[in-house]
Amino acid sequence: RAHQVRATGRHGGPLRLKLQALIWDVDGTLAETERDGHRVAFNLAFEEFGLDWFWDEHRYGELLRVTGGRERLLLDMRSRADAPDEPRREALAVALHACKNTHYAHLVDSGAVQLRPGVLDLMSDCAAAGVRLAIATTTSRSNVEALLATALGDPWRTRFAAVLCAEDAPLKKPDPQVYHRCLAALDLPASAVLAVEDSPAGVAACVAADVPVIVTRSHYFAREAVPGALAVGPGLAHAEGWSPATATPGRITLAQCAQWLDCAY
Ligand code: XBP
Ligand code: MG
Repeated sequence: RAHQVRATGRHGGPLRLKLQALIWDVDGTLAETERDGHRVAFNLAFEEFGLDWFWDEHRYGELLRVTGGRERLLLDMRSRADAPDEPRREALAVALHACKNTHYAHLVDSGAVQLRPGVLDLMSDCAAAGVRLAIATTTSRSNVEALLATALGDPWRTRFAAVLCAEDAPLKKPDPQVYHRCLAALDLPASAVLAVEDSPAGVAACVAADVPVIVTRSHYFAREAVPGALAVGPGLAHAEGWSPATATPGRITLAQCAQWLDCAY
């Protein structure tokens, strides 16, 4: 099954790629969803529930040490005197989370969250080269649908060979479950894919699943150590600031990704 695909190399000749699928993380990687989307939507949900709670950027950064919006609410409630006890606490977290996701969809729909620069170009490289696209995220399916329907238009789903969300892999990153299930859906070995992530938890999930990964730094994970990443840089739109350095100037291309992958094997 491990047939090789071809793309055009930087000198115009054929470039042999081991790479057969690019797997995208969503939050922080496709867009700055945490700062501009989820955090704002959580605060709107608190307001709607008549709660005097507010997560500023700093507090939200602290809470991001756990993955999953419901889990984040439960972590915050541990330090709140006005949070209800169990079992009402869990029920409140579930209700707030659903309300937050509705606000998130409206925010995305209103244009509050855009794809990060360079994302669409790299997706287009993949389409042109026959490299499949996939999503592996711990966010809820409704959030992925809201973001991608707005950013890519309908039918966005046909562009992806596999879309794995929180509902498909309940053990959230850094657990590797979502990557294991994504590889199974793609029917590919880990050595034939490359993931794009932004967070330490996402990279840890990749490493545990043997999935090679590059990191595009996001607002909330600008400096954290990401051991095991093949390459780390400030974003896909520019070659400057990437480590290891890119072979060519300009944006991060599929050819560049393939080269980082080649160096790793
Ligand atoms: C990031 C997460 C998610 C989002 C919020 O996922 O941890 O919990 O913060 O989404 P990733 P939900 O970077 O893997 O996309 O509220 O739906 O959990
Ligand atoms: Mg992320």
